[in-house]
Amino acid sequence: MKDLKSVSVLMPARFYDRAAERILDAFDAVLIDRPDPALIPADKRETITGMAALLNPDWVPVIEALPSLEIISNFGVGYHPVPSLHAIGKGICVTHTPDVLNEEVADTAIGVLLNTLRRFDQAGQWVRDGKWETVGNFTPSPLTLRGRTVGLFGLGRIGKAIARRIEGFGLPVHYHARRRVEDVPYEYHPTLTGLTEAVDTLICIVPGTPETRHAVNAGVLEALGPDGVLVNVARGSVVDEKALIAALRNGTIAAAGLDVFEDEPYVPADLMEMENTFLTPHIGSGSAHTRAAMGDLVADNLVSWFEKGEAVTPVPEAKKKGLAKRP
Ligand code: A2R
Repeated sequence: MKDLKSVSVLMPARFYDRAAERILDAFDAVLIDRPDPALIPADKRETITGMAALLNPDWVPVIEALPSLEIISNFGVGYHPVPSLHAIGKGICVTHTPDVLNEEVADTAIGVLLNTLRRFDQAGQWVRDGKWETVGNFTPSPLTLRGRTVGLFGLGRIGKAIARRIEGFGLPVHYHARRRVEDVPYEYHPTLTGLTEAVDTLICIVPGTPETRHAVNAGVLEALGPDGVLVNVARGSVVDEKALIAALRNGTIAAAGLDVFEDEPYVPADLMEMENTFLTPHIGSGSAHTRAAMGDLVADNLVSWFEKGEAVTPVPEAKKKGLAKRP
């Protein structure tokens, strides 16, 4: 078995606990504070063969500066198309962390949906502010989950976990994806507008790609209707934020629950000021339990690559290009 301590792996200095612990323990870990190629020690540039990161376009110059890089282990199931496809184009394997977060993100989607409808955060604040005692009962929420029809934009690993939960609430589920999914009892719509015309509640759970960018636009929101509720636990890029703000403001739709935003961690003041929004800071997979499982998978991909010569969970584009195994 290969002594992994001779393998140099680049990692952000502030990385997720479990992944950082395991990589520091197993490999010759090279830490950099930010994605700046100037920070890579000169004597490591040629020898770094692995990298762990939460990829975004800022990492492209770092990838460019590492001529021997073989694998990038990305933290998260979603992977930014720019650095990932750039790396794959150079023959580098890119991996991600699917499945281990399905149930957690599905739980988050339901939590965001219920909070958006029933205003639990505002009700909780009512208690903490002492208003229950001094002012009186909290106003009943104008919206409810009862009687709704839910549409899923995306019915992959996480989408199916959300759909099972919605079924448990006794509500009909519809979905849109590019292809019909076999063996599910949910109604398929070949277009997103067709889906939103048929439902009053839309949950986005597709990857952030050039094709899904601003897919939820003014027309889609219009089709969702005045009782409509939007939940986004996918990627901020999927929703046209300006169109959403206008739709929430003028009553085109009723409310929105957002865990992701176009320019994180910036959240438009308009969304923060509105009473009909529920906002969380990209915590879809954010429990210590699930983040540890994701961290283990980040480390497992690197260990398997250098010990057995194959990645555990390569992204589909890397697999398709024959990059799942070490040459
Ligand atoms: O379109 P299909 O048949 O490949 O179905 C996938 C759907 N999808 C799309 N639907 C409509 N238009 C598109 N351009 C499009 N691209 C993809 O999204 C499938 O139903 C779903 C993705 O499922 P999975 O690949 O299994 O992803 P998973 O693990 O459910 O995660 C979804 C996303 C992540 O990429 C993160 O951005 C976020 O959730 O956490």
